[in-house]
Amino acid sequence: MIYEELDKFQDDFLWGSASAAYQVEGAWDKDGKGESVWDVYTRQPGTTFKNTNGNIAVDHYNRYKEDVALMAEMGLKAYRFSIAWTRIYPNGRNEVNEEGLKFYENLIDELIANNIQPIITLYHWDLPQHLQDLYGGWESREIIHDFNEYCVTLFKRFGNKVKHWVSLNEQNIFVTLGYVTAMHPPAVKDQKRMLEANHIANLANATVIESFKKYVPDGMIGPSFAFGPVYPFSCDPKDVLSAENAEDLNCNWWLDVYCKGKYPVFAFKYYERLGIAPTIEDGDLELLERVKPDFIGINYYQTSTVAFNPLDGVGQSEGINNTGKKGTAKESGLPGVYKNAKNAHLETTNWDWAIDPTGLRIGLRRLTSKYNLPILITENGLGEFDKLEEDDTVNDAHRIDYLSAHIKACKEAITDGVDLLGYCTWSFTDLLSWLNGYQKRYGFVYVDRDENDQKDLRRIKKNSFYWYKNVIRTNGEEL
Ligand code: BGP
Repeated sequence: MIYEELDKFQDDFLWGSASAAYQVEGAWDKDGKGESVWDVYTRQPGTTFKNTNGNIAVDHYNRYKEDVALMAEMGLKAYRFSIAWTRIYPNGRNEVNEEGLKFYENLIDELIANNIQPIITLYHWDLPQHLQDLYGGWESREIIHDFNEYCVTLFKRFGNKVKHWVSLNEQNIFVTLGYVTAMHPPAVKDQKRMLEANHIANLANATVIESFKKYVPDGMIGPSFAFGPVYPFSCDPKDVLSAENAEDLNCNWWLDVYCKGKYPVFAFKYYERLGIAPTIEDGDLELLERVKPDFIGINYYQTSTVAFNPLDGVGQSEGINNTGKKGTAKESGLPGVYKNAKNAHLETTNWDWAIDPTGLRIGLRRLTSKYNLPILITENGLGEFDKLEEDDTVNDAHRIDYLSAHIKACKEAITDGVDLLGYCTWSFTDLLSWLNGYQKRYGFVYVDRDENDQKDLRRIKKNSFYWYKNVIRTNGEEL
């Protein structure tokens, strides 16, 4: 539909911004914190861009007051951050570390004092290393209990102050990169193990959502899914079928479980024929069907376009673009299922991510048609090179254009009938990108550091800072 006039954002729309503990905090061993799998993984040379790690990151642990003051100056309504499990339970279980709880309590209080609603992510990939060593982390059902204990500790402590919670961040990414492409810890390449770990993560997700309803009955919780809606490369039915395959394996495989408690039929049959379908025990499906999230969180960066791929066609790519050299991402596919294709209608970033605001509207509509739940955009943003000028300005017009077009797409989706609770940009300050170092910047606030030198970690407002401030002030009327 093309509208002459668009609906307005609701008055309590959550204009937010997001981060994750490992990517901003630093202080990796301070105040009793235990080691996470990322602390350990990044010590192995060659795992990340220029061997960057989050030991210091952007030092948010020590500078959170300064960062919150900048959020307040901007007028931010919500800040999504993750809690590091290893600050609360250094070993992942048993002993609670009060100092860790205190850090997050201080952060939450500081946000609330500045009229910013905290949105807590319970798990943003920094699994306690001890649990990885003890029982293989997500590959053991023991994690369901330990994750639930950790979450309940947080629900009890912060449930009266924090009303929006995210359970797992991008389960689809952490299991795929952890167990298929071997780019994240534990760096395994085994599809069967991925599907087993993923099923256990589904059960853990449902378990904590069920606990949440008991401890925080007036709150809302949902997972954050890395959502890349799929397009067929052409109207050739073979391409269209390939797109259906990809949508089923890459999106519905998670979303149907979260929202309907069921695995999609074709994808499950496909894995069964390969002999790698996940082991389903008595009671699993009952749990998944019984528990529903209050909203769907989505992290939206791009769509994917796919084409027909014969049985002897393209396989999984070995090369991602983590350097920012445009055009270096390698072709990738699943033989007999689909292969990724370049969409000639879309520009890409320097990291080869397609820029597609209309894809966001399409995605929001697909989710609403299929699941009819409220949606919270928990991440959207542009990772690019930014230049700090001599007069301490950063002209990031490219980011303003990107965000403006995506917010307009949200407005169109709302006009279509999508129930959108809020929009969090990725990210507030610049931060560490897991595999891409510090040069791929996302923030409204520039942080003066790079891969080679932590410099003074000074905060400098980019032009987009002032632009988003005005978006919030006008409740999305001036983009
Ligand atoms: C999402 C993650 C974030 C963040 C973002 C940008 O997948 O939830 O943690 O990193 O992507 O990705 P990247 O840093 O790879 O550019």
